[in-house]
Amino acid sequence: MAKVITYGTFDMFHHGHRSLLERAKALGDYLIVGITSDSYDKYRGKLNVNDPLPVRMENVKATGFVDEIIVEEYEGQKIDDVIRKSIDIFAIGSDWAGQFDYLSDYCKVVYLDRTRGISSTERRSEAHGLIHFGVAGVSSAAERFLPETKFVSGITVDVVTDPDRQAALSYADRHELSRAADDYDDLLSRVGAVYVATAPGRHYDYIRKALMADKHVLCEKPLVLKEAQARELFALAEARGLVLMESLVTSYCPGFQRLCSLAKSGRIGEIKSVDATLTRVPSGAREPGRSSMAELFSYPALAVDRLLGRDARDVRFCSHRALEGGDLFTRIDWQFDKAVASAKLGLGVQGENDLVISGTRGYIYVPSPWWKTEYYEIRTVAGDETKRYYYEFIGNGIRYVLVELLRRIADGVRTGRDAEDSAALAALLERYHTDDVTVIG
Ligand code: C2G
Repeated sequence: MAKVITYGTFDMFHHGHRSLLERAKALGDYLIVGITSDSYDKYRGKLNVNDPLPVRMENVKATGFVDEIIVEEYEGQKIDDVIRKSIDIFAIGSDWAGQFDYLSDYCKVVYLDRTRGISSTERRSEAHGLIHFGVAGVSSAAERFLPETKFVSGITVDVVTDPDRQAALSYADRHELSRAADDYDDLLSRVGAVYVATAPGRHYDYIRKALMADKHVLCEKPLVLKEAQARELFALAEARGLVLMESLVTSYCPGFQRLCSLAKSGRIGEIKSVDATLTRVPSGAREPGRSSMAELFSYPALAVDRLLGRDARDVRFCSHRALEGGDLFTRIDWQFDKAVASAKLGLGVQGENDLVISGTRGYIYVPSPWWKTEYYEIRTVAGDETKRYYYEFIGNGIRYVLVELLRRIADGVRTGRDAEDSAALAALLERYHTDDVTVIG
């Protein structure tokens, strides 16, 4: 008798899960399914599992393909189960290809093709329905986006589009999507929400078109390059009852939120200075036109905004411009009535990427990568204490934004304070592009 085992969360059970179980059973005579416990799912970074364990177990059992159900509770349990239960075959969906090869020392490992494109008729209820996402624009951001969606319940990515059709086809293939759309209109007709990851200069047109087609939108940063455009798009989203969000992960990660609350609680006295550095040297040849302002400015702008507000008396930019208008390095200085702030951005220049919040009674030190806030220290003047804080930052953070987006869709909440953040950021970028910028180099 051949014994097969497979594992999963099986949240919001759909025909992709069913088909996986059916094919796993067909590999042998006896099928065991390990269903993740709620706490193990949290541990492995699934933030918003919808159905409690008993419901997920019931759904798996109801397929009739399963001979035994167990609960998966810890990392490393798969090896123990395979040995303990004398398993012949371990089967799992192809989205995990290669990741369980270590089990081949104990049994045969089979990756079964995952089901592409989950039909919307599978939706269990409107409030908890699957949101079908389309990806507009094949870019490095789009590459980072897809793996994160796997950790968020209630989302399926079905389709992609890019002016370069070959790039779209290969993205669809690489990420096992059901198709590459013929064009953007075709994509919009197939989805309920769009992730816009085109060049920033094209965001406005893509977002507007999606909203006009009644689709929710998540857009890579920077949302747009002009304040008026940001305000117009948020007003349009609001009027049409749609969610529009900028994918600024720092804003939604728990560590950063706690950091801001602590800094503003008076523990370090009055905040007098916020100084942030965010630099990197991209691997490979420098691509012309890449700009540290476009790619990195959102993060320090958000920190300054949250800690000191938006009514700066003056903001000045000093840029070292490189190939084709892209800036290699930019220093930004803010002047407020009672405080100052500075940011150093580099794309092709490396510095110490930390954030320091200085107050009249002490300071907070956030080491790199402060924009994925995980760890920080508070050091008070009295010198009597250094207190350390740690919060987990999971994956690349996009899942925090996605969970918030789903919450807003489900709760009927449309725009949050982030609409103002995006508009303020666009206003600063607009200044950078139209005002006098000191140029060096
Ligand atoms: N699956 C599929 N087609 C889909 C979606 C999921 O074939 N469209 C498969 C997955 O590949 C997996 C199973 O259905 O084999 C269960 O999927 P999930 O509930 O998402 O579980 P997962 O997070 O993949 O956990 O320890 C747990 C395992 O590592 C798998």
